[in-house]
Parts: sequence; C-alpha cells; structure tokens
Amino acid sequence: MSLFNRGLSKTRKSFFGRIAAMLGSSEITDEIWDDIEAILIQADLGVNTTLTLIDDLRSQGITKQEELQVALRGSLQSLLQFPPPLDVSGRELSIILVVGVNGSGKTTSIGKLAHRLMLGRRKVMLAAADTFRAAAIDQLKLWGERVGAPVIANKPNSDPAAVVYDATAAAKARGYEILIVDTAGRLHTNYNLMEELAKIRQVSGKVVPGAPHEVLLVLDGTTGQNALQQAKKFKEMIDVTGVIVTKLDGTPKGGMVFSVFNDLQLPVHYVGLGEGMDDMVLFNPEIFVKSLFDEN
Ligand SMILES: Nc1nc2c(ncn2[C@@H]2O[C@H](COP(=O)(O)OP(=O)(O)O)[C@@H](O)[C@H]2O)c(=O)[nH]1
Ligand SMILES: [Mg+2]
Repeated sequence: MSLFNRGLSKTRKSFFGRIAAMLGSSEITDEIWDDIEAILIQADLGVNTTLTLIDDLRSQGITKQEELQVALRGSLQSLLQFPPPLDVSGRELSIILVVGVNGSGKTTSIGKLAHRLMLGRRKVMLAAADTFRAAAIDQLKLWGERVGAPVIANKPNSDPAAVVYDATAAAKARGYEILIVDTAGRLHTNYNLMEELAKIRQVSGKVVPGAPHEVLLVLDGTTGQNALQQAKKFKEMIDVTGVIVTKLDGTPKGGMVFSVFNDLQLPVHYVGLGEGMDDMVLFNPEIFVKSLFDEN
C-alpha cells in the first residue's frame, strides 16, 4: 500500500468508502442523491464544492447507480485540475515563503520539502523568520541538521525581515539555489502579521528580483473547513501561490482538499501524511481520488 493510500485510510473508510458501498446496480433515486450530498459535506468538501459536484453529476444524465460510481470519480478528479507544480528551477536563487497559522505544520513541512528538494540534488538553505519563540528557531535548526541544510537564524524576537535579508545574502554568497523561509503564524493576537509578511516579501524582492517565487500556505487537514477560513485570511494578506495540506494521515476530513482547489482556487502541491521527513508526497489528482475509494 502506498503512503498516499495508507495515509488516506481514515477519509476513505468514513466517507468515500461509504459512498462506494451504498451504490449498487439499481436506478438512482432522490434519496441516493441526498445521501451522497450529505456524505460529501461530512467529508469536509464544504457546501459550495459539494453542490458544484452534485450539479455536475446530475447534468450528466446518469440513471444507474453503477454509472454514478464512475462519474463521481471523474467529477472529483476534474475539480483538482491545475497548472504546474512548484516552480523553483531556472534561476540562480529561488525563494519560497512558507506561511500559515501556528501548529499547522509549517516547520515540519519545510524540513520535508528541503529533504525532497535535496534528494533531487538541489542546494537548499533555510531561514528562521519565525522569531517570536526560541523554540520555533530551535525546531527549524533541528530539521536543518536532520536533513543536512544550513539554517540562518538570529536571536529570538529579532526582526524577521532582517533574518530574511541575511539569509538571502548568505544563500547568494554560498551558491545556494533555494531558500525556504519559515514565518510566524499568530493570527489572533494584536500584533500585525500582515505587516510582517509584507516586510519579508519586500526585503526578499529587493535582494532577488521577482522574489518570493512561491508563497506556500500550510493548512492543517484535521481542521477541515476551518482551515479554509484561515486560508481566506492569508490570501488577503499575501499572494499565496500554492498549498501544503498536512496531517491527512490523522483525519477523516480529506475532502477539504477539494475545496482548496474549488473555493480557494489554489493548487495543493504537497500532502503531509506523517511526522517523518519522508512523510510528504507530491499531490497527484488521479492517485488522490483513487486512494479515497480503493484500498490498494
Ligand atoms: N501526523 C502528522 N503530524 C504532522 C504533520 N505535519 C506536522 N505534524 C505535526 O504537527 C505539529 C506542529 O507542526 P509544526 O511544524 O511545529 O507547525 P508550525 O507551528 O506551523 O511550524 C508537530 O507535532 C508536527 O510533528 C503530518 O503531515 N502528519
Ligand atoms: Mg514552526
């Protein structure tokens, strides 16, 4: 069983498996439509995305339950179509900002991403621009050691934009190709996260034209539709280019991935399926949908 398939077992068992089990070979009744709608909403697709999907299915004129089974997979998959993955090639230095609320899995995802990119022989450096807590800096340093990537950091409470400036200079001087920046994520206190992110963005753009090249928003998959609300706030603060959904291994709410594409109009690039450095997979619509239905 693949990591994807194993990681999605909770979502598969509680929801999509129930749809598959419910559908037999007879005609589709109104009750069936209602049941499917209810299950999709419970799977955290969100009302909006569920209704889009049901409309799409109904417009296909299917009458048999077994046809619905096939059509549902197709419609789910077509919700996930999006342009190319992460663009971090073809320039001297690419800068990736990683944003999201505390606890969503930013630092862990940065470690995993660095590891992935380094397996592809890219030279990766990390910047500890979540300077609010000493523990946050230490955690990134630990990941740096684990995967073998240098970490540029300053003292706790120092200016995050200055850390980014230093890290950019260091990356350029030492010939690193990709700089991944960890940022703070306190949405609910009265300090100004928007200002902080804007300053980081400005500093990186000043040192490297066009930077940041990617702004990845990390969303905790276990929070389902609540994560979507947070995402809307982040989208207002900064131009997010893509999403990493974490912790899908521990939740039946995997349906939220569909609303990231459909409601937020953002691509999911990676999915976190555990705490280890290898527990993050490149998002693939086909394998994702298949894993929601089939155990193999
Ligand atoms: N099971 C699981 N745990 C994760 C995943 N990603 C992160 N975590 C855990 O979530 C917690 C918070 O992660 P952290 O990276 O510190 O979040 P941050 O505050 O956004 O930097 C840690 O205990 C991580 O080990 C994942 O994909 N699966
Ligand atoms: Mg962190």
